[in-house]
Amino acid sequence: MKLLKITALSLLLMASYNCKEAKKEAKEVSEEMEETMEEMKEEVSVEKIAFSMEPKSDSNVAGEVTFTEENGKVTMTATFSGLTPGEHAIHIHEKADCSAADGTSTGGHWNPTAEPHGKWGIEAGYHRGDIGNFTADADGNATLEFSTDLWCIGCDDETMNIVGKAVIVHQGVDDFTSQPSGAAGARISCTGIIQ
Ligand SMILES: [Cu+2]
Ligand SMILES: [Zn+2]
Repeated sequence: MKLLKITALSLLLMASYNCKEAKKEAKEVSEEMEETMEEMKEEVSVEKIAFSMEPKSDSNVAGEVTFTEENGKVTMTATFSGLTPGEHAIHIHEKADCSAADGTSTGGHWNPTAEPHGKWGIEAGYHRGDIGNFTADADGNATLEFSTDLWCIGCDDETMNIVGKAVIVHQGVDDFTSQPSGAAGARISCTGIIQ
């Protein structure tokens, strides 16, 4: 009978020891999971900045422009109103300064790689700000989406970083050949890209 009691006690002790071990293991597993979740959050971190465009050169052209960086790619989405129907040029210019009434305070096209003005993607070269043309409907509204892995939002590479630059919409059409800016006419809407 005594032997039986001892066995029962030792079984109880063993059980409680195992239970402690199991708890410890469970804690370690949950800590590991937390670390993994943190790493995943960093990997899928999405940078997003949004701006309102202001009319320039006595136009009524307003709009919203959003830049989102995800998986090494920046996507610009924009909506505009108050345009004349038809095609208009849109570029990134070199300075986030829309103070001048005609938008000239933004300087020339953003061109950190010292290439000629041109159509985005062509072999002869193009400015990193040469987004191109978009079309406004009969009511003067337009939407546009543009994606590239040649831009970043606030990274250390100045050939990629769009922060500190400006978005400019033009009255005219970019002909993709005239230097240095495609002969796109007046600057009718502007925003600085400020983080
Ligand atoms: Cu321009
Ligand atoms: Zn250009």
